[in-house]
Amino acid sequence: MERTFAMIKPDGVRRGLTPEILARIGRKGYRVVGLKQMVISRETAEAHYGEHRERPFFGELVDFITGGPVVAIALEGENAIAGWRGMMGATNPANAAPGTIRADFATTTGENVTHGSDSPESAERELGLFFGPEELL
Ligand code: IDP
Repeated sequence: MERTFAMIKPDGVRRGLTPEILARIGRKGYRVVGLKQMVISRETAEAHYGEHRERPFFGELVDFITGGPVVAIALEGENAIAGWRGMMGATNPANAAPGTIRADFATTTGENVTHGSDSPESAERELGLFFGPEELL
């Protein structure tokens, strides 16, 4: 059993995709053990995307992710880390497999609707950044 951090990014929330994405998570069979709609502070955004600090798109990425409400989700299930990333599809929607969230709902690499932790270490770090222990049920 694994836990992972999933997020519906501001473009997904703004476009009303939250119910569709939660439905996909439910149909897949992952348990939602934490869920909240929130606006991310710049400090949290910079910590969350710290590995991209030196990349040319970092400022744009922080502006985007703090620019409107997101839905932060803690998911639990067998192989949830790789499984959720599989449901999201490749970072660039042009390379995402048909039927994945990014293929179905996104056109640009910058605004690609969802986030998912890429390893057990990232999942633990990101869940800790977004949820207090009392918020994970
Ligand atoms: P991931 O979200 O599929 O794990 P990462 O490479 O970790 O992809 O990048 C994190 C996020 O940064 C992406 O989801 C996307 O929103 C943004 N990003 C990545 N590469 C670019 C780029 O070349 N231009 C603009 N934004 C980017």
